[in-house]
Amino acid sequence: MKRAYLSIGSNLGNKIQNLQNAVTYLEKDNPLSVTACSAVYKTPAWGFTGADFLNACIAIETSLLPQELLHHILETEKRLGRVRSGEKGYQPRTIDIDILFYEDEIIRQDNLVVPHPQIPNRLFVLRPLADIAPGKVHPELRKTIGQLLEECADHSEIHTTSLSLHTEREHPFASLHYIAIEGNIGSGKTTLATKIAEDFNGKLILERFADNPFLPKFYEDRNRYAFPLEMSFLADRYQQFTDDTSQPDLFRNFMVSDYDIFKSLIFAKVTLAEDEFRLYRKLFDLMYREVTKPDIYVYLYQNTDKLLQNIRKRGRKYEQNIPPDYLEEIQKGYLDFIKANQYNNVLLLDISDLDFVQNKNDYDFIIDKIHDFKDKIQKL
Ligand code: PH2
Ligand code: MG
Ligand code: MG
Repeated sequence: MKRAYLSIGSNLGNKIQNLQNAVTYLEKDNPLSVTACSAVYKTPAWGFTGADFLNACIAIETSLLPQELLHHILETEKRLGRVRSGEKGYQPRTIDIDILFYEDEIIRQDNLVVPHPQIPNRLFVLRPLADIAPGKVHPELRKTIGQLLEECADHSEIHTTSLSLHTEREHPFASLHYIAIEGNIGSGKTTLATKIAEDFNGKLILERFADNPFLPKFYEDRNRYAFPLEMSFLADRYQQFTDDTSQPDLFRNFMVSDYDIFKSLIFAKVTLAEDEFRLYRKLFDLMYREVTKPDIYVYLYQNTDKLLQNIRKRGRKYEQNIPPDYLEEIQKGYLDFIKANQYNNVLLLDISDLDFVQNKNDYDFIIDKIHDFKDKIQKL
């Protein structure tokens, strides 16, 4: 693996999106990972008259050789809408990606000169580069980036912005809108959804079910309380969902919930008598049409023994007498729903032998599975 530093800049179109796409596409399906990103700077066009740029520098690790890296960069620029006009001089561009350093190699070829000859003259390179590699020594000038920055004769007015770039490793779900985590009672939905939201800066949507006054009563007398219980779950979930998903949260990249509204129908089918279910279904269909559907629906499958064990462990009083048969009926309801699903967005994970709370490897395994699944469905 070789380490290289790249400068990225955009002064056309959605500039920050262009920079983020550059980071994302450089990594995608390539033997290359972005290991550090500088802050994002607003800089005046240097060397020509044009709109301000956003500039940043990134560190990469790659097994690509310099010419291969250059080829990959040119492809990435093209993919991001870069057109080279052939006119003399600098032109506005959606994206420009330059190789600053490739290890300490000195390369002088017709199409590639490394270190980039303009490094010492450009504040829009030195400032961001000093964020991620202040002590890096320029192999020809024998000075650190910090020194070059101090001595730089370019005094353009450049500004740090509050924008930031994310690497795939930090943010595997960047391109998703919404993930729903589902599973039977006691399968660990809430724990997993909460961890994912924390670790990947997602907006967390938790079912407010503990507040449902019919739930303890239902476990006492199923026939009497099933209908009001299911109706109040549906009304709550619908209201909460529309509230939580109507306002996009600018500071969070995606949403993750510990339920999907469809569970209402799955439970109702198990708990309601046939005629009641028909009435329920009419209302459900009306509401379901309106709600946000997940991009990925993760179903956490656990065997019944594990579920009972978890239910005992978390110790909610009214849950302690749930019979295994009921859990199996619910499980079957979910599996029937999954089989009938026509969106191909369900990831069924058997986690009976995993412990993602205590065991980091198990957690990472699940995250990788979701991540791979995301790549798979986004390619379809
Ligand atoms: N790139 C150039 C020429 N001028 N000016 C700014 N501010 N930022 C750049 O990335 C830039 C430039 C040639 O690639
Ligand atoms: Mg350039
Ligand atoms: Mg270039």
